[in-house]
Parts: sequence; structure tokens; C-alpha cells
Amino acid sequence: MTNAPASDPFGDPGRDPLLAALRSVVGPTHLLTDPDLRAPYETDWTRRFHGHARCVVRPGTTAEVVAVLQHCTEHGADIVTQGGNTGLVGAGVPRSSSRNSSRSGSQGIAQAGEVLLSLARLDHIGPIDTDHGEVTVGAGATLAAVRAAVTPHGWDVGVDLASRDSATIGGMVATNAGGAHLLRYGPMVGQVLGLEAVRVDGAVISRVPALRKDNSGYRVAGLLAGSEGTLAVITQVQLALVPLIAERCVALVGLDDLRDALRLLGRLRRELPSLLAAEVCFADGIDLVCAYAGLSWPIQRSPVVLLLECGDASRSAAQVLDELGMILDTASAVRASAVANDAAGAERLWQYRDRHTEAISSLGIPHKLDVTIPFDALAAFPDQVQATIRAIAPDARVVLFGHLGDGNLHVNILGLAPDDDTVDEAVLRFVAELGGSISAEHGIGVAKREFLTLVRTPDELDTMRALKTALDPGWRLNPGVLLTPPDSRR
Ligand code: 2HG
Ligand code: ZN
Repeated sequence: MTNAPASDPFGDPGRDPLLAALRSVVGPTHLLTDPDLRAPYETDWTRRFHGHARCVVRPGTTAEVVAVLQHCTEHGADIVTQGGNTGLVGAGVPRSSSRNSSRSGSQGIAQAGEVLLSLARLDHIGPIDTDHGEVTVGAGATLAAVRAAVTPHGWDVGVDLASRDSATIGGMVATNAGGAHLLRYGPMVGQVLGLEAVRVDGAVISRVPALRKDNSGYRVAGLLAGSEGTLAVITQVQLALVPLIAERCVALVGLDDLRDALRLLGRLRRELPSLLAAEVCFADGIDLVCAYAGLSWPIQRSPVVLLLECGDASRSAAQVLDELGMILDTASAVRASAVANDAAGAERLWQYRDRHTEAISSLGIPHKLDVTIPFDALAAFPDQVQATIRAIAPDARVVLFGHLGDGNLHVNILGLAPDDDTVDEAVLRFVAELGGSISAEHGIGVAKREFLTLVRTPDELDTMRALKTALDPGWRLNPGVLLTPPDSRR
């Protein structure tokens, strides 16, 4: 694969001094300038967000990240940090749409897009503290790799996601990932004991190894969790693990409506301490998954389907299933149910929930709105949001599913032009009026940046901008993500 043509100053380390400097840090193999090699890094998972990167740089150590950031700062380059590229709001891909869209660099060469900093090579997994359930991993280690390393020792990671094979621990902290088990273990920030991060000027902020109790000042891990790569580059994470639940049981429960589902959820929360996940799907979403994956309904077709997962480290799946069964048998709203208490059966039931995202994507490029609705407004929300969308886009296809236990619904809308935000705005306004959040777990990214004012006060936004300016004075880390840069150039 050749790099850029010789007549082109962009992407040519011979003529672009920044690229030459970055190449000297990571070596030629890990500085990608060829468009074909850059391409997988330049478009996000949804295919809705893409841009042009000046290069992709893949450091293999924290020291290399430091040197990369120092060179970028010296040359006035903007940086986009990427983990597994599983984000859904455009926060991990470049924004520059053409080679000449950015300002002039300090060397007088027009900047051709952001430097894409891929952390995939920071994938080391440190020794596991099997007594205390801790491990320190590189930001680029995938969730699946970390789980595979810790589960033989009786430990697990408290956050789990369908994208576990690609999602990286650094990216999960940067987005404060939630996932299916938030109900039991809380979001990603709750799994972080300490972290190491590099500021844009190359300073390393490290609390690794960290202590369980340590109130000696600001907790940087808390600040960086959910900051979407805008404040510093996370390079290592010390995780607090949770006891492995080797045996789980899963149930798919058919109900008439969301009101019944919420009532059942309340009872499960009170009476079933082993509850790990309470996910919700709707009949049209399950139909779609069935058509996409060649499956058939595992229970009688029902308007609302709850997926429940239960387990306890100290009890067998059969014991937990008995308790769950007792509740389901006495809940009059349950129309149908299917249960599994072995790994293969549980996986089979989970796919009706987990394969929604890929099934939706197979139909086109969706607009993804990831919202939290206050519990008392949740039951009416599906009909209301459908009406809101149809009033603007009568032909749009809407698929809802999500994490009922957290009041979090994923509103996927197909049939809209990728750049037209009219429907997004109407939905998010409605969510804000209900007192909900416009981002439950996916983040703001570029997708929802213009709507942040719906849910954050001017004083809150001022405080966020002040923090951003303090840590990244030139607004070079993920510019345009989460907050609008002061000079609106990006
Ligand atoms: C999930 O819950 C993810 O599976 C993705 O958050 C949601 O595709 C989506 O909208
Ligand atoms: Zn989700």
C-alpha cells in the first residue's frame, strides 16, 4: 500500500513536518496516511458520522502518547481519540469534511483534518489481584479480552455491552458506558479505581495504583468519565472487579403494555435481589430481529417483551430461577414466558434483545436517540414519541428498545436524511420537557451537541467550558464534540 501521491503535500511525511515527527515516535508501520488504511478509522459504527483524518497514529505506550500529543500541540493540530470505534454519536471519528477545511498550521501548511489517535495498541492487561478483585489495563484493551482474563479467577467486569468484542475499556470510561447491568453495578465510572491520562500538553496525570478510599483532592477519574475525549487522553485504567456470577438465568416475558412491565419491575426490584438486568423490547423490534437473524418468536407474540437476567455468585442458576419463577407465576400481567438456566439457553434468549442494533442497521443508517425518561412518564412515552416523529416524518420507521431498569430507551429512527436533525430536535425537546435526559449512555458527541442547552443550564455549560479551557486551552482534543468551541471554527 503506498502513501499519498508525491505531488500531494498532505499525508506525505516528507513534506508535512508533523507527520515526520509522529512517524519518528511510532515508526512507519503505525502512522497511517494511505486513504485505504485510514478509512476504517474515519467512519463510525452507524455510518452516519465520518470525516477526513490528516493521519492515523497508533502509539504503543504511554510515553509514545505523550510524545504524539506534544508534537500535535507544537504543530497546532487537532486530535480525535479513538478506542474500538463502537461509539454511536460521532465522538470518535474526524469531523473535517475536506482536506482544506481547517486552519493554517504553524508551519504554513493547511491542515488536512485532525490527527486520529488510535489507542488500540495500548491493550495490555496487568496482573490480576485475585484477593481484592483489581486489575490495571491499557485503554485499548477490549472488554471481552479483560473479561476473558479475569473470569478464570472468579472475577468479572461490572459493565457489559453487546459491543464487548470491540469496545475498549478506555472508550467505555470516556463515555461512562452503562450497558445491561447498570441496575446492579452502576455505570463505568463506578468500576474505576484509578486511571492514568495524558493532557494535551503531554503532562501525565496518574492515580494508578489507586486506593479504595482516597479523598485527597479532586477525583480526576470522575471528571474524565463521560468527558468523551475532550479533557485528556485516558491511557490506563485500574478496574474494581465484581465477583463472577458463573450461573445465570434469563427469562423473556411477554406483557400487554409498558405499565404492566414497570409494575412487574417494581416487584422484581423489591423481591429479587439477584436481578442483574431488566431490558425491554417491543413486538415490532422482535419481529425485525427475527426476520434479520432467521429466528422465530420464543414466546407467544406480545406487545411488550421484558428480558430479565438474574444471578448470584453464591447460588446456582436453578435456585435463582425458582425465585424468579415464583414471581412470574404469581404476576397476573404475564402473558407468556420462556426461561433458560444454562449458558447456551441464556445466550439464545439474549439475542432477541442484543441483536436489535445490527438488525436496525441492516435497514439503513438510523438516527439514534438514547434517552432517559422519568419513570412516571415512561409508560406513555412510546406512543407519544411515535406521534412526535410521525408528525414530521410520517414514513419514518421507529424502533424502540432499551434498559427498562434504568428508564433508558433507545429511539432508533430509520428513513431520515443523515444530516437532517429536525426529528431529532423534536424528540429531544419532548424528552427535555418530560424532565428526561437527551443522553442516557451514548454521550453527546457531535450528534446532540446543539441540543445540550435543552438539559443543561447556562451556568452548568459555563462550568464545563471553564474545565475544558483549563485542561485543554487550545480546545484541540476532540474539538466540536460535546461543547461548541469558542471560535466556532470546528
Ligand atoms: C444497546 O443497548 C446499545 O444495545 C445500543 O446501547 C443501542 O443501537 C442502539 O440504539
Ligand atoms: Zn444501551
